[in-house]
Amino acid sequence: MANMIQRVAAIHDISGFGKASLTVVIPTLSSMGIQVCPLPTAVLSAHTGFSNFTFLDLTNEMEGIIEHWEWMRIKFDAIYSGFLGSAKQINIVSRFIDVFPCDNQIVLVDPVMGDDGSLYKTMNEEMIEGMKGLIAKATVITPNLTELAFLTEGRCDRNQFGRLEAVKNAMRSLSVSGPRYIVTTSVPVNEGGEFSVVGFDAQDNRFWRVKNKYIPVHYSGTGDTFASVLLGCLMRGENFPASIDTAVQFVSRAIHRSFGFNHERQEGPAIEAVLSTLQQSALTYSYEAI
Ligand code: PXL
Repeated sequence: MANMIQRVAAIHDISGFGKASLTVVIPTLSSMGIQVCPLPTAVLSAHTGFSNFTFLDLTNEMEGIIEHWEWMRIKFDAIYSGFLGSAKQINIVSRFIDVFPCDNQIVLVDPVMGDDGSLYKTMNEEMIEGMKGLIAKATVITPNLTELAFLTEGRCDRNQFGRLEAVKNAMRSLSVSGPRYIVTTSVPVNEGGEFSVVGFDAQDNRFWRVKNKYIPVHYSGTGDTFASVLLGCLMRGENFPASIDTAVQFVSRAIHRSFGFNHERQEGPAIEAVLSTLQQSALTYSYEAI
């Protein structure tokens, strides 16, 4: 029997302060009418952009939670993973996908590994290899340009990857390993700092692009916000480029809502102020076939 409300298993950490991971994933998907079942990977006092945060690793607890969910025979319409703290956690997510199959299930893996040309301090070679294996089991992946480079070349050449043809080739090569939808964020459009999101649907061999207006600011948690809205749109049956477009528009709306106030950047964008706009699809779209 189908679930009364669509349900997603969300495998992310929870940071008490600052918008990232579960504190973004839960309100965003709930606002879209989707039930979120969190499988927390770690508890932090605040996300890693703040100094002196506390960190409690929950790897061992995860196994028990998964066993209980298996025993309850819970059916998940989607599985969604984000920042993972160790190779062991990557293996746990991989096993989770094997253990909880469901008809028409969407598996979104956000291969959180780095940004702006370099890897996060928590990453190592074993985890990059593990992530390559994990994305092969996904339906949708959402690397940024840096992560795309590490997943395809093992190193980052930002200049080369800034070129659209190189980005498209890298995305095509990744799709061979498994994921149907590849969505690359932070792809430069021009020298002026304008960015875009590029999507590839390997099943119908079409590329899409949604451009982002330039805002001279970087907020934490925007990757998690983007991927959550994208997943929610796909789960409610929107087409692929429209889903990307809605997610880009939502992130942009949240950032504009915050930027005008000039508050503490690390807190992340004020998504709460604009969550109600997720109840409908976007009114206009700007996606282009490329
Ligand atoms: O948004 C990615 C993310 C997830 N989890 C933690 C983080 C961040 C980004 O800073 O610190 C703990």
